[in-house]
Amino acid sequence: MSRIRRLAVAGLVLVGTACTAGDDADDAAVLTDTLATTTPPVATAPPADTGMGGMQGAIALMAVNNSNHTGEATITASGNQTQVMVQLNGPEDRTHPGHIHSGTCDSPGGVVAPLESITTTGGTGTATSTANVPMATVMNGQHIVQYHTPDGTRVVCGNIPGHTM
Ligand SMILES: [Cu+2]
Repeated sequence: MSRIRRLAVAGLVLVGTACTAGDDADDAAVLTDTLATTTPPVATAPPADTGMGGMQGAIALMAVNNSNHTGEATITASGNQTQVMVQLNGPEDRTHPGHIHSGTCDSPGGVVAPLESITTTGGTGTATSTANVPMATVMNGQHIVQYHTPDGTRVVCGNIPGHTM
């Protein structure tokens, strides 16, 4: 009796939004309202009666610091939580910690929710996480998906597009 309705919402895929190189400290940046000056594309409005329940969106994860890593995250509402499916592509066989952070790829804030680590083997790896944060929160235009090297350096980042309720 699943009531999950997956609406693949066109317009949620961000392409070509390069993350500029910068400092990698997860706690370096501070979330400020002034960061929201570049508004991501607004998705097609969901059915009004279900709120975010039927929303799903794919987000391109772009290399940071010339990491030669890429990826894609697909986020889906799951009650008051958010399911995050990630494929990470990278040349080294190793484990990558991941998080939802506040902020933007240009100016990341602190960790909002941990994601399952991804071990890349033969160039790729996947993980599905349940983040204990509502979809409506992660889609407020001030959240990002990031994966890191084992020592914390960012390898990929994707801005989660904002959604107008
Ligand atoms: Cu992180």
